[in-house]
Amino acid sequence: VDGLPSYTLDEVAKHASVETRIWVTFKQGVYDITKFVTEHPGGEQILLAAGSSVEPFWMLYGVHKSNFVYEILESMRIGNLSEEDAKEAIKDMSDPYHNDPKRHKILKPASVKPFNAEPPSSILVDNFITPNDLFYVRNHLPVPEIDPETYELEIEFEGKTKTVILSLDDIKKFPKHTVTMSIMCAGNRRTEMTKIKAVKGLGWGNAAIGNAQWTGAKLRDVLTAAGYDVDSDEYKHIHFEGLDTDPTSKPYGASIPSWKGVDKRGEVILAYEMNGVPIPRDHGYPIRAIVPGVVGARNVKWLGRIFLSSEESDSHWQQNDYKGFSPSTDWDTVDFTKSPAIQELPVISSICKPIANQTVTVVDGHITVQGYAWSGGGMKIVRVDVTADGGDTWHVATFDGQDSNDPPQHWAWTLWTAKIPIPDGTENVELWAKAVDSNYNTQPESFKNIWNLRGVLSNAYHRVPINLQR
Ligand code: MTE
Ligand code: MO
Repeated sequence: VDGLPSYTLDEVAKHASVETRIWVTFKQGVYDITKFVTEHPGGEQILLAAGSSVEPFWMLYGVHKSNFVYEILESMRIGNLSEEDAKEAIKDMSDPYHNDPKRHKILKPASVKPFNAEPPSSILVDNFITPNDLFYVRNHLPVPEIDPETYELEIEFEGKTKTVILSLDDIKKFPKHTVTMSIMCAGNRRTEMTKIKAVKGLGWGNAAIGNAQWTGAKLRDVLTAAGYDVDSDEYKHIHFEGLDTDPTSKPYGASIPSWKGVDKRGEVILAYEMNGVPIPRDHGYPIRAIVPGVVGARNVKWLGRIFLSSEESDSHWQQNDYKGFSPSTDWDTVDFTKSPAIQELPVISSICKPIANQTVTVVDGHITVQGYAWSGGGMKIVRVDVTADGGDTWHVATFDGQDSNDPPQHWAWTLWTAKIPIPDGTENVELWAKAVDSNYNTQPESFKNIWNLRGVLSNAYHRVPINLQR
C-alpha cells in the first residue's frame, strides 16, 4: 500500500468507463476494476460505483462485507486516495445515511439513522394543512437518491410476463387528482401505552400524524392504462415496493387489498405533489402511493414497483410488524400469522394545547383546549368530548377545521377547540379527550386493556395533567 501513487477524488472520477479504465475507491484505497467488471457476481451494478466509492453500495448490499471480497479488491489496488480526500471519503461513505436530506430543526428525532421525527404537537393544531417541513418523518431505511429523469415505475401482474414501465412524465400525463388526507403512523401516541408496560417500537409522542394535500394520478386510471380490468377482481392484493432497500437489497414493501386500490371512491393515487410542490425527499420523492384512510405504513414512499397478486406482500412490514395483539400476548407467545395486517385505523384524538404539566391561565372561569381527531376508512369525526373532572361532565368541542367530504371519503383530520369551565379554587386538573366517528365508534378509556407488544393502535383517551393559574 505504501509506495503506491496517490490520487484525488477528482482524478478517480475521470476513470468511469472501459475506455478510460474503471476505477473505484474503498476507504483509502484506489482500485482499477476494469477487468473484474465482467466477472462481478452482481453484474453491471458495479458500474454504479465507477469513478467513485463502492462503500455506499457495500453498505446496502451486505454480502460484500467478507474477507474474501476484501482480498479480491486488494488484488486490484493501484493507489491511495490523497490524504485530504481520504478523510472526507471515510467520513461520508461509511454511512449509508450520508445522502439523507437536511431536516427542519423543529423535528424532534426519535431516531436519527434511519430518520424518524415528529414536530412539537402544539404546532399541529395551528393549521389544518401541515407544512411539509413540519410533517413527521418515518423512515425505515436511508432515503434513496432518485433522478427524476431516469425514474421508472414498474407495474407487473402475477402470472403474466409483461412489465409496464412508466416514467415520471408518463404518470403526470394522467388526469390530476388531489386528495386532502391525514397520514398517521400505527405507532402514534405509543409513549402513552408504554407507561403501562414496555413495548418494542420507536417512542412516538402524539405528533406522528399530519394532514396534507396530495396530488397525482389515480391508481385506478394507471392500472386501467396498464391493461388491467379494474372491475374484474382478478387479483386480491396490490403490492407497493419502495426504492429504499435494506443491506440485502430488499426494498421496503407493503400491500393493500385490491378493492381499495381500484375503488372509484377509494381515491388511491400515485402522488407527485405534497401541498402543491414536488413531494420532498423525506416524504417519497418523486412518487408515493397515497392510500387515504389507511395506516401510514401502506402509503409507500419512493414507489418503484406495483405488483398485482393473489397474495399479500411478504415484506417484513406487512407480515411481522404493524399488527395488533391481545394484551396478554408477549414476545414468547406471539404468532404474527394469527393477526391481520393493519389497514384502516381506528378512531383517535389527541390534545395538543395545552401540553402535559403546562401552567394554564384561567380566563373568565374557562380554559381553552385544542387538538386533533381522526378516523380511518374515510370515517368522519362527528364529535369530540373533553372533560376536566374525570368524566363527571363532558364538554363538546367545536370544530375549527374539517373537510366537507362525506364518509366514506372523509380522509382528513378534524381540528377542534373546547372551552372548559373551571370551578373556583381548582388548582390542577387532568384533561381527557375522546372522539366519536361517523360509525359511532369511540376511543377506549384506558391503555391497560388495549396494550399490545408493538405499541400500535394506541388510541385510548388522551389524558393531560395541567396546572392552573388565575
Ligand atoms: N415507504 C417506504 N418506501 N419506506 C418507509 O420506510 N415508512 C412508512 C410509510 N411509507 C416507509 C414508507 C411508515 S411506517 C409511515 S408511518 C409513513 O410512510 C410515514 O410517512 P412520512 O414519513 O411521509 O410521514
Ligand atoms: Mo409507521
